[in-house]
Amino acid sequence: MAISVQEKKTPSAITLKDYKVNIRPNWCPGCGDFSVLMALQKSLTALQLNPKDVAVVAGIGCSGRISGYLNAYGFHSLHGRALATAQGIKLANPELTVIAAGGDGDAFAIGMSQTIHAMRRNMDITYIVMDNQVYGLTKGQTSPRSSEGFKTSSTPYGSVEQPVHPVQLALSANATFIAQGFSSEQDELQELIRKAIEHKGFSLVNVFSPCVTYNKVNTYDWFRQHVVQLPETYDPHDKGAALQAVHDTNGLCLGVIYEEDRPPYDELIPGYAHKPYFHADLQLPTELFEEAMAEFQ
Ligand SMILES: Cc1ncc(C[n+]2csc(CCOP(=O)(O)OP(=O)(O)O)c2C)c(N)n1
Ligand code: SF4
Repeated sequence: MAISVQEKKTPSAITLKDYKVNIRPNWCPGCGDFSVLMALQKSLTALQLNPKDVAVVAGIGCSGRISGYLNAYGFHSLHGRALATAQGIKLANPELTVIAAGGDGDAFAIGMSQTIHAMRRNMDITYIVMDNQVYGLTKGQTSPRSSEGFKTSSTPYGSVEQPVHPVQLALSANATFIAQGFSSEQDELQELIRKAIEHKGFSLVNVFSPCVTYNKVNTYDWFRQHVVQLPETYDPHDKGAALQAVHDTNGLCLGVIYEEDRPPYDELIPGYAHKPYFHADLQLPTELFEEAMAEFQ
């Protein structure tokens, strides 16, 4: 955990400045992740959350650096293990707002099984995937989100595999909040992240966040030509409509695609303390201790 988080001690309103740090991201100029960072900072500000009550847990990748670029508790975990870490943190301290973040490789390659289980488990955390359809940090290999025919050093003749569709996957894994945004549309993205944080349960925000250095196919212009904003009349509570929207737009629809009210994990597990462990009484009553010790005699 970063120990340098600046706690807002006065009761005055939280401003964007409270989420700023004195570190310049080393992302390439134009990288979509800049906008995701700003949208996240604005969402946390809009929700008036104190930085000391927020933890941002990232995987490994260019996107994973996000946890060090804002003033909140930050944990730069392992490749594909942001969700495991985030869930542990949330269980240990349910009073924290926990945000997990990472790239599409993190989420849908090495971390795929974690992603599916976190979705169906419905723990109350928000997962922001910076989906650039390539491995950025390791210099541009094909990811499970790369399109068929995508040429990189790892697929010099073009990828022959079908890409993963994050929203379709989340719908079938029973995630209770699924949204999709585009880093070029930052106001909308901020709204999506705010709603995702407000949602009680697991929320996925998949963000088309172009890699300007290694993905020359899925560029800002390409997305502008292909994304489809869901109409205002769209009802996100209808799973059938959500599947249809994903099908009709080839997975490129933007907005809150699905939302469901289902009790989160912590409300369902018996015996859960429902408070931070450091506030819980962890002392074992003497008779239970003696009973346990008797087993070893
Ligand atoms: C266990 C493990 N395997 C492989 C790597 C090497 N590695 C680091 S980042 C990465 C992929 C990054 O792609 P993505 O998750 O999409 O994030 P991006 O850099 O595009 O934001 C890989 C394969 C690693 N750090 N750890
Ligand atoms: S390599 Fe791509 S993903 Fe990484 S910082 Fe540069 S533009 Fe962003």
